[in-house]
Amino acid sequence: MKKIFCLLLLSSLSVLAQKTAPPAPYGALPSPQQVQWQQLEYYMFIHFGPNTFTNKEWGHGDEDPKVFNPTHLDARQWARTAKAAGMKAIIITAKHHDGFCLWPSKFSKHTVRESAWKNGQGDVLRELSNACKEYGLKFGVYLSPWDRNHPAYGTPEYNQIFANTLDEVLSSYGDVFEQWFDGANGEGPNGKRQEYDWNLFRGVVYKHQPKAIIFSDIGPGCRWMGNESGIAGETNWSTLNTDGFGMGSAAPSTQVLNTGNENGKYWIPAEVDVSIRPGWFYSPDTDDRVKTLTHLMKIYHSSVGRNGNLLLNVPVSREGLIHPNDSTRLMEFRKTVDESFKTNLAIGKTVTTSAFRGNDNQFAASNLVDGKYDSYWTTDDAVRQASFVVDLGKSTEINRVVLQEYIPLGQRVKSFKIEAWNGKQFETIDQQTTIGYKRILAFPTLKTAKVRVTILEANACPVLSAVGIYKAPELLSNPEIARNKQGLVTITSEVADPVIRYTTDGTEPTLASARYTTPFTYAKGGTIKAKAFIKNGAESSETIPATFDMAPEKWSVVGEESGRNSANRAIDSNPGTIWQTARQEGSKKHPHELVINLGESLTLKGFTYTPRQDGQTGGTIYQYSFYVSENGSDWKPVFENSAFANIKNNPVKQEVPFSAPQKARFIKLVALSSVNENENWASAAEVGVLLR
Ligand code: FUL
Repeated sequence: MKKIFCLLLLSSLSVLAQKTAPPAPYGALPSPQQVQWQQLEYYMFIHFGPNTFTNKEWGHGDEDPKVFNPTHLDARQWARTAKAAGMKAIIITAKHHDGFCLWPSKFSKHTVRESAWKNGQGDVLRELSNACKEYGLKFGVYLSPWDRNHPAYGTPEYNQIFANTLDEVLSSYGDVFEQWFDGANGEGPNGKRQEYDWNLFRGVVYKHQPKAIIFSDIGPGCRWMGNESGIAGETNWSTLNTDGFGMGSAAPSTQVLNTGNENGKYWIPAEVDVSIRPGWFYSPDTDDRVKTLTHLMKIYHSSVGRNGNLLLNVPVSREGLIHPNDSTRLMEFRKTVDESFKTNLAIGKTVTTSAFRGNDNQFAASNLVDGKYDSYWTTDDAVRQASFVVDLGKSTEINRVVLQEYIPLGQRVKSFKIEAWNGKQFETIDQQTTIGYKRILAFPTLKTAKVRVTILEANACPVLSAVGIYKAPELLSNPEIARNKQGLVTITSEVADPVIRYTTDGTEPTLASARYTTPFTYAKGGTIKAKAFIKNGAESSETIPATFDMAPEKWSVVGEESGRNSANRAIDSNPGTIWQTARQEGSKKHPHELVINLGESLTLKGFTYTPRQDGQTGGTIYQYSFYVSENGSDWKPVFENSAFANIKNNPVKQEVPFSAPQKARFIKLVALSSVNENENWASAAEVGVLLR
C-alpha cells in the first residue's frame, strides 16, 4: 500500500514538475532583432572618404572631390578580410561630417560622381553591398547628419534633404542591418548648426528597413557606450533611460552610457566602437601604429566580454584596400580568439546546483553546458541567490570563465562571484556585477577540479544559458619603451627574466639584435623596436615600436601662465603629468598661451599636442592657434583658429604637420576653447615638435 502511495506521489510530482512555468520576463526586453544583433558580437567599421587622402579626421567639406581617387579599390578584399577575421558584418561611412557621399547621391554635389575615381562612374556602396552579399556578411551604413558641405545645412530644408539622402541609401542596396547615426553636431558651411529632426530620420529608416538596428547615443536599437577606446563598463546594463534625453550634448553622461541604467526603461544595449589605429581614417603615418594583438585582446574582453558588441574600425587605405599591417593583425586576433575559446572544458561535465526551478529538469543546471542558448538554468521566483558547481573531473588548468544570461527574459543579475576548488575549499577567483548576454572573466592560469559560480544578487530569479570554462593561450606581455626629457630610453617588461632585444634601424628585433640591459641615450629620435624573448627565444612577445622626435632636453617654458600645475609638465616627456591653467572662479579665461623656448633654432615640420591621458577631458584644447618665432617677440602665425578634430571622444596624441617647414627657436600654442562648453581653462599632457 505504502509503495503504491509512493509511486502515485512520485508520478503526480513528476506531472506537476513538467508543468513548472518558465519565469516571467523581467524589466525592459530586447526585440527579436536585438537578440540576433547581440549574437553578431563582432563586426567591421570602415571609415573611408576624402579624409583618407587628406590626413584629416574631420574634413571641412570644402575639399576638392577630386582628391578621392583610390587606385585599386576592391570592396571584395574588404569583405574577404572581414570574413577571414571572423566578423559578421561591415558598416561603412557612407557620408561623414565632410558631406562627401560614397555613392552618386541625387541630393548632393559632393559625391563619388564628382571625384576622379572611375571617372565619376563608381559607387562604393554598390560594390561593398554586393561584396557583403557574396561573403555572407551583413551590410550597414553610417550617415552623418552633420554636413559641412551641404549649402542647405543649418536651414529647416536640410532635415528633408537628409531624410531624402537616407531614403536613397536605404532603398537602393538591399538589406541594411544597422543604421549608424553620429551624434556630432557642428557648424555647416554657413556657420550655422542644425536642429535635427530625429523622428523624421528614424521613420525613413524603419520605412525601408523595418528590422534595422538604429545606433545612436541613445539608440533606440543600440547605444554608444561613451568612449572610443573600446572599454565598456565593468557594470553594463543593456537597459537605459532615455526619456528627456537627446543626441550629442543632450545625451546621458558618458559614464551612464558606459554602464547603462539598472532597471532602465528601454532595452538599448551597448556597441563598442573603436579603431584598430589611433585615428578613424587611414593615414600612412599610422601604418606602424596598428593596435597590438595584446591590446586587441584587451578590447575584446572589455567589449564582447562585457555585454557589448565590438565594432572594430579598419580604415581603408588610399589604394582602396585594407593595408597588410591591419589585415595581418586581424588574422592574429581571430586566431587568438578562436584558440582562447575553442574548447569549453565545462561541456559534458556534471553541474550540480543549490536550486533549480520547481526541481524540474527543463530548468536543470545541465542546460548550462548543453551548448544551446535557448535552454537555461533558472530558479524559483523567490530564489535570487543560487550557485552551481561545474565538476571538471580532474585538476585542470583554466584562465577564463564565460557566463551568459538568457536575455529574451531580460537582464537580471546584479552581482556574482566565481570560485575555484583548491582541494580543501572554494577560493574566490573574481567577484563582479552584471553578466548580460555575455561576460568573460580572465584571470591568471590556475589549476582546479571544480568551479563554483554564485549569483549573489539579482533583480529577479537568475536565468542563465551557458557557462564556459577555458584555458586560453597566454600572451607574453609586451615590453614598454619610454624616453625621458634628457633623451634616456628605458625598456621594461613584466615578464620574469626576459631577454629584451631592440633595433633602431626599423628592422624586426631578432635574437641577434642588440640586447637591452641599461637605459641608453637616444636624444635625436627615430624609431626603436623592442621585443622580449624567454626560453632561449622559444617564446617571444610582440614587437613594440616607439617613434620619438628630438628630446626636449634644452627646452624651457617662457612666460608660464600661473596654474595649479606647472607648464613644465607639458615638456617633461611624461604624458602622465599635466599642465593646467588656473580653474578658480575669476581666473583668466581663454585664450591661454603656452610659450616654449626650444633652446636652439630648428627647422620644424609640425607640432604635436597630447591631451591629458587620465580619462578626464577638463581643459583639453579644441580650438587653437599656433605661432613660431626666432626671437620670442616677433611671432609668425602657422595656424589660426584651427581645431583638433574629434579630440574629445578620441583623446590621442595629435600630430599637426605644417604645410611648409618653419625655422624657429620659440613656439607658442594658444588655446582658444576647451572641448567642454563653458570651460575656461586649458590643459596639456605634452607639447612637442615634428622635425622629420
Ligand atoms: C565620432 C565621429 O565624430 C568620428 O569622426 C568617428 O566617425 C566616430 C566613429 O564617431 O563621433
